Amino acid sequence: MAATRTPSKAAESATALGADLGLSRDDLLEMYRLMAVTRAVDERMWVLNRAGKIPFVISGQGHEGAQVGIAYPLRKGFDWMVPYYRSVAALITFGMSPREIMLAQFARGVDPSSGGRQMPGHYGIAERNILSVSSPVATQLLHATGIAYAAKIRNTGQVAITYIGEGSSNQGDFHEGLNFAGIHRLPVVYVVENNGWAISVPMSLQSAVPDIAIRGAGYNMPGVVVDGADVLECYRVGRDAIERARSGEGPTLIEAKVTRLTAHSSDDQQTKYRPAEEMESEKGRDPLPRFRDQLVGAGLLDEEGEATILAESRKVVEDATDWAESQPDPDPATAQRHVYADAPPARMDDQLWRGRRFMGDGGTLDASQGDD
Ligand SMILES: Cc1ncc(C[n+]2csc(CCOP(=O)(O)OP(=O)(O)O)c2C)c(N)n1
Repeated sequence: MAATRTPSKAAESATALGADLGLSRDDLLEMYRLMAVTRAVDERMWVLNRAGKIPFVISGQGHEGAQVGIAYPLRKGFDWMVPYYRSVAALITFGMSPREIMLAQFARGVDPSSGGRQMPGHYGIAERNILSVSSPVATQLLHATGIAYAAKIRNTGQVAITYIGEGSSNQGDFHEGLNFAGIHRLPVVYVVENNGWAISVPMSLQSAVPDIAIRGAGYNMPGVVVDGADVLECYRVGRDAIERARSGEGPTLIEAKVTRLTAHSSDDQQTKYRPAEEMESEKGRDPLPRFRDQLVGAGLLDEEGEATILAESRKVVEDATDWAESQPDPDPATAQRHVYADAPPARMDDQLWRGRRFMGDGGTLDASQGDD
């Protein structure tokens, strides 16, 4: 990509970085670009929220390295992703566009996640094998487990991956899902993004053990702890877990130790419960500068290259914001669509198809095209 520069003195180490993982220079720069775009999208959401343009933000800042690294080896549109509310980096890695993310934030009529029906942050695109985020935390574990069970029965070779916070891993659903997957050796990868807080509750009051990954042993699956700020290690454990699932060896529980660089959400004030020193020191666990330094050290990125990636990311976000904001709201006449039992899934598919056509054409979706 344009942002790459021919390595000079550091050429030797340039060949080394990622080589043991089979990652090319383009792969590494693409991973950094995905992280940079996601961060830019996330930061813009906060600005839009504070400007009164979008009602709610739940942020993934600090989680991007784990999400991009682990999701990168997935087969887009073939495997299944069952995200949670902080999964923007994983979703963008899996092919959801910043425009589509912003449509959900602005709750526009052509939002592929829910047609502007759901609370922002509930991303999903059925036709691309991205299941909707669930509001009740941990239910997604069961959904992913069911999808993996179907993939196994049908022998499709698909892998399901799902994400959850460490606090939510104390819900019964988590244990039910892992137990079932362990018994049936299902092709599923469970990713716990442990940022140390469940809103205002610290890890020490959420779990009797320091590592959620330990729980894998109770369900006969590997439990792997990885530093979520180390993108390449995240790639390694993600790739191994996905390969293991695809080859029929069964599920893996990955715990990525990450940091939450923001408040829980735009409705939360973390200064009320989080020590200032902790918030300051956690900035050192930001995966973006860490990966950038690795790339620079390997001679794959220089100042100009980084500036290009950041400028491109800003452009993508400008485009996504302006475009999504300019789209029409859902037609109020369709407010009850999908609320009552008059709209079976086939109708949803039809609506999504029209939404996709619209996005390709750049025209406007006429809600009256609907037959309800
Ligand atoms: C079943 C259920 N209980 C409570 C909530 C409210 N809630 C939303 S996010 C959250 C905290 C989850 O913390 P954690 O799983 O650690 O994930 P994090 O937000 O830190 O990424 C809670 C309690 C909910 N959405 N669903």
